[in-house]
Amino acid sequence: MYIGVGMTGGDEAKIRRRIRAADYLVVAQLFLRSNFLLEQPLQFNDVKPRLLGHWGTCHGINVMYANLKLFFENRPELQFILGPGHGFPALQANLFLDGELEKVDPRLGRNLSGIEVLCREFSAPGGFPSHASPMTPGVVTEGGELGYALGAAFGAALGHPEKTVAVLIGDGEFETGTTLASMNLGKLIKTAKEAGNGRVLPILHVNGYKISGPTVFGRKSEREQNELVRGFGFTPIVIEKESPEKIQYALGRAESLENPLIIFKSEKGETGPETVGGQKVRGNYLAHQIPLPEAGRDEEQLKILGDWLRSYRFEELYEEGKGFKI
Ligand SMILES: Cc1ncc(C[n+]2csc(CCOP(=O)(O)OP(=O)(O)O)c2C)c(N)n1
Repeated sequence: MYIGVGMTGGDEAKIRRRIRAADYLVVAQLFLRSNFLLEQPLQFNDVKPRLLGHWGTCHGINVMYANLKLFFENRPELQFILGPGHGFPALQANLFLDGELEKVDPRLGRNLSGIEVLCREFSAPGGFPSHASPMTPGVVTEGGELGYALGAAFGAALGHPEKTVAVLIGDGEFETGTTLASMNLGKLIKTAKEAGNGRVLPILHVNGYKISGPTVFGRKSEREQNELVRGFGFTPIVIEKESPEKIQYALGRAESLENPLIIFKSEKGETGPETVGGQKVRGNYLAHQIPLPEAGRDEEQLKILGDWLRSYRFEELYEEGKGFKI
């Protein structure tokens, strides 16, 4: 039995830096068309004229991506499946930082000119779509349609005892018929080496909101949530706080269970603006897409955007000419 990993202070700092870098690149993709390293004070002209994309889910994706990456370091069996394809800026930021985009498009090197292409072309005509798409290395389906991730994860594990398939599912996605039907696979498929199959690790990202309101799962009591998951044949592991230590522990505990399911509770839009124009944005459905729709015209929103970008202290993580320090 394997529970927990001996995490060093260095590992924790590494995860936190990686998350900060990915978060910064998400916000830059969503908003910026110039001044990508904030070398000058942010101006209206630096903001894209048409803001289109999804912020709310991105920080949670970055947290899980960084933690899975460290936990499975030097273990090639991990396959990661992302359900909410609208969290594409986060997936794209991580593939950029991993050097995966550079392999298919040399313009996307891990330097300032790569950052410029990454941001300018996100959600732009002729550039990258706003959602994961087959243009993205490793992506085989259009990511805008929710529901297939869990079924695909079990399919990927079938007949591949060497694999562990971690699949991140949104709590809104969890309301789709396809995802709920796929939950039955917890009873139908033995995910174990002895059965000739790989392991599946569903991670339910419960940030409590979907497009314009709360999610059903998010409004259930913890007991109801756990009982529902158990009824489908999974053992729930709840992560309430996003500290790397707790997440690494949960990933370790998952390895010791036959059919684990991590319930990852996060605040929607965490690390983003708390309130905008007097309205609660962080931890609310208003964080789902663009939380500062007037950033290119409104002084208050532009200031919030500048403060938000600077909060990641990207200058500590990237230096032109020297590269990333993450
Ligand atoms: C099959 C399908 N139905 C509806 C939508 C529209 N849609 C886009 S994002 C979203 C909410 C997703 O919520 P969740 O899965 O919880 O993701 P998160 O809150 O992390 O963004 C919905 C319903 C969709 N993309 N696919």
